[in-house]
Amino acid sequence: INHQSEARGALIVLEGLDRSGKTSQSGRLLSNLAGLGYPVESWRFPDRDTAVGKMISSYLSNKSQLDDHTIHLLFSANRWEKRSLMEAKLKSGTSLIVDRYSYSGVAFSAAKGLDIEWCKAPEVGLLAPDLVVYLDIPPEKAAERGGYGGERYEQLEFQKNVARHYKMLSDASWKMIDACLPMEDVEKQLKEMVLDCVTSCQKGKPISQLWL
Ligand code: FDM
Repeated sequence: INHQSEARGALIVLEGLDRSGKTSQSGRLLSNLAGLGYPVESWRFPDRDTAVGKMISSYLSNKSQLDDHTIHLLFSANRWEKRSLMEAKLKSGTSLIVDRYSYSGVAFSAAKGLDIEWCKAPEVGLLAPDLVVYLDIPPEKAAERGGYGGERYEQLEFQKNVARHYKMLSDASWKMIDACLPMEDVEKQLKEMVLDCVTSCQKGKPISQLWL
């Protein structure tokens, strides 16, 4: 029997403040894994291409206003609309590198003052990541990198508050990388962590659900 063909993919989530390097590192990780012959795709949330994603995008660029609870539920709905495809990909053996997930959902909304348990509730039943890597950077350092694009949330005081909430959410499945290190070092650490995770998923680690 060729067990390889039955091996499932891994769900890998990258989290971190704006300008922590998530998007660049997702790209590098994608090429690294693909280069080693692993089936892999890179995803991101919000997925701005869906109908819900377009509402989110308009909100983020300040073109529309929404009540804090409403936008929270839209971000969650945006993950739910991708859940079955996500599961199918993992089961078919494709690993997914996901730039932001439910942790962004909770950290950003709770930073506005919404109750953390209320924020978690709509995430229950989404697929749980096999690995969450937090790219750790002090908010001041992230702000110095510049290039806050002027979207809602891209402000230092708010980012500090988000950072506090991320720390409250971190659990045993999280790994931290110092995002102030040179890009190549972050890339190398990330690749090693992810390869371990991909291997344990291939060996039959079951897919689980949020929120434990
Ligand atoms: N964001 C992202 C949320 O507030 N909730 C969520 O569930 C997600 C996935 O949207 F400021 C915020 C985080 C960020 C903004 O993200 C857009 P990108 O990564 O800059 O596109």
